[in-house]
Amino acid sequence: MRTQVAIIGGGPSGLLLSQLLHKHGIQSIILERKTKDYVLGRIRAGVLEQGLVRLMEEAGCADRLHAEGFTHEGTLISYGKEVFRIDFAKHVGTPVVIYGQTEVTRDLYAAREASGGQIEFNVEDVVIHGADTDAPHVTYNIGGEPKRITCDFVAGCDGFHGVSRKTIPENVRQEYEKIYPFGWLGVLSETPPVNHELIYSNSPRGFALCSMRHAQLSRYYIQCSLNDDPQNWTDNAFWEELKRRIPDEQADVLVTGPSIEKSIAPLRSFVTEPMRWGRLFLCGDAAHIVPPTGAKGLNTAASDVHYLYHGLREFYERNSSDGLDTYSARALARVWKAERFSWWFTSLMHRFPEQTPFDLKMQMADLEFLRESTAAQKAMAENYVGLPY
Ligand code: RFL
Ligand code: PHB
Repeated sequence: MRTQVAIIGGGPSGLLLSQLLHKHGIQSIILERKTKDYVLGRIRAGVLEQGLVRLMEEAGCADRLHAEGFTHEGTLISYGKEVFRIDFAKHVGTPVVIYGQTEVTRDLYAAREASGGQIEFNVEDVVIHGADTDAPHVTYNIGGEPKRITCDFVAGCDGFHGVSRKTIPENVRQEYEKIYPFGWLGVLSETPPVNHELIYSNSPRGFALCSMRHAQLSRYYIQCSLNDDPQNWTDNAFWEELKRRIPDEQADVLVTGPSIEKSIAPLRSFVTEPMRWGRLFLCGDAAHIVPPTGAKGLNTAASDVHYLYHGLREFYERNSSDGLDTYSARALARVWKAERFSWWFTSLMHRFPEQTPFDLKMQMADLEFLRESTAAQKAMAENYVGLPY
């Protein structure tokens, strides 16, 4: 088979890139290791920046997002007995949209299928060949049958555990990593959200987050030990612990119910540089991971897609490789700022096992400054709604 862009990974990065390229007559084939149902079963992001909303519009996939997504113009932060609001509308005039990654992915799959997009599911043993030449190709197996795609470019959209990043030789790759000493235990439940906006809470018992997907679907998280197992948590134990960590006003009215999903995610900051090697371009979680505290993972994947999609268009439409040559530097410049924000917000909101009394005082002073300072709130809002691209 032959295509212009071979895309490894059928998560949101790969699907969005494929659909945007299709809108401009550029062909691609997506190779996905799992089934569509498996990809749609992963419960992940819920907060979309305007940049991603605009890309979904450009991809022709934003109708449901506009009809069903919730616009949020602020978020609550709580610590001790204090609760305050960061007003995105007042400080930066830009909201975020609450619409699940599952739904974004579902809409992108529907659009790719409606326009005859080629997606190969259940692929195994993907190998990228000749990425540092002008004629790369990709080999893989489906059901034991070997296959080969020749292409102009390879987009590595295969997440943190994919093969694309590891295709870049070790002596070319520089990796930066920070592992946090805790995880997030997340619960999805068919109950009305406890508050109309998200609540990020730093409590003496650890972090908690109240989020949502829609009026009858809530998403809650609590900081937990890395050795913990979701099986150790009955629904009742989860709700009781959540109530202890959020403001009384919300704990008193929290509607609980059976969980329909319960999982633990470790927290990690990770960046690999460069994000391009010859004709291979890394996009999204394949190149970088943020802890979920700032809701930046999917959104940073989207900004990579934006830079890559424009670079590829310049190549095919204007015969210029400028956009591709600057892809890595431009994507990384934004990635590092999202990394900084996610690291800072994670550090601010969690209780660390090794935290000294001095460290705790610093954390509380930082929170108090954020509560009192218009400048600090504006900086927080600017980062939370997403830096421009
Ligand atoms: P994905 O979603 O991991 O998709 C990669 C795809 O590649 C496939 N794959 C392969 N295919 C072929 N061959 C191989 N060898 C392959 N290896 C892997 C995989 O099966 C998969 O389908 O990466 P992508 O597309 O870059 O998207 C990134 C986002 O999924 C991720 O950044 C976000 O989910 C992070 N995230 C959040 N981001 C936000 O912007 N806002 C949020 O509110 C938010 N909340 C979260 C999150 C992530 C979480 N977890 C569990 C990590 C909350 C959580 C709990
Ligand atoms: C979510 O709803 O899953 C979510 C929201 C905000 C975050 C992280 C996750 O910061």
